[in-house]
Amino acid sequence: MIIDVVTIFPGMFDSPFAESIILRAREKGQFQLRVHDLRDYCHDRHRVVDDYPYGGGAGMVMRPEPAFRALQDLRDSSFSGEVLLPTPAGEPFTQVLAEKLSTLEQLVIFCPHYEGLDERVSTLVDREISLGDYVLTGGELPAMVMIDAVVRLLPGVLGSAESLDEESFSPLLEYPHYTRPAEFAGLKVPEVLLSGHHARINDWRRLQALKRTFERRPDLLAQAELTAQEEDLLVQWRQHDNKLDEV
Ligand code: JCH
Repeated sequence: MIIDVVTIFPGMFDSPFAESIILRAREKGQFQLRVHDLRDYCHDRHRVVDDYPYGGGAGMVMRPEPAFRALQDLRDSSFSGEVLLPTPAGEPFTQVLAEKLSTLEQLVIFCPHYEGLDERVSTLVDREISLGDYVLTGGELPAMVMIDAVVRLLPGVLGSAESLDEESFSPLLEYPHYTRPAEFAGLKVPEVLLSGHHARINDWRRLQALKRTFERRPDLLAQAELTAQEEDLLVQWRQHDNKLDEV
């Protein structure tokens, strides 16, 4: 996969992709990151990227001309993929969207700044995407989050140790994890995990995941495919004043 980023802060993209799994993926050629400085597409001496908003109001707007040149340049005859625009007004970024994007040959991410981008640039954009309902200062951090989420899904990027097998089938929150020592600061690892009894361990993990999801993200349960036994646990949990420990 080729990922092109257009930004006025190209230096922001240096360190996040120079470590760990993502660095390894770059070195193995599983993806190529190309960062373009939007100011290189300015034709004026002072390389100005912003201007006052028509209609007035606070803040500045990104000028359309450099953005158009950059995106027309990247959308050349060999372009095969999507142009993404991070914005708080976009469709939500989800794991399902990350999976869809990970099947494409190329992604172009345009990072707006200031109050946003001249609306006419959206004619060269395939998707406007929001990373969540909070306001950031620009599109760079959303771009980095999307790149990280997509690249780890590319074939061969995760080793067998970090594999994707377990995560895809369950929309529930993760069960709690423990490693050595078995007792630390007076806190014990749950007995069942030391038992070597894999069926019981799987049941315990599933129950913990259900509990956490009930307590923290009840909205996710609507999409979850639960077994009859799990549905039953859910009903009992509701009858016990939302406390699963008593079930
Ligand atoms: C961005 C801004 C609109 C402030 C400028 C470019 C994306 N999920 C998510 N949160 N924030 C962003 C994002 C992405 C690109 C830009 N800003 C600042 C934009 C505003 O309207 C309320 C306010 C924010």
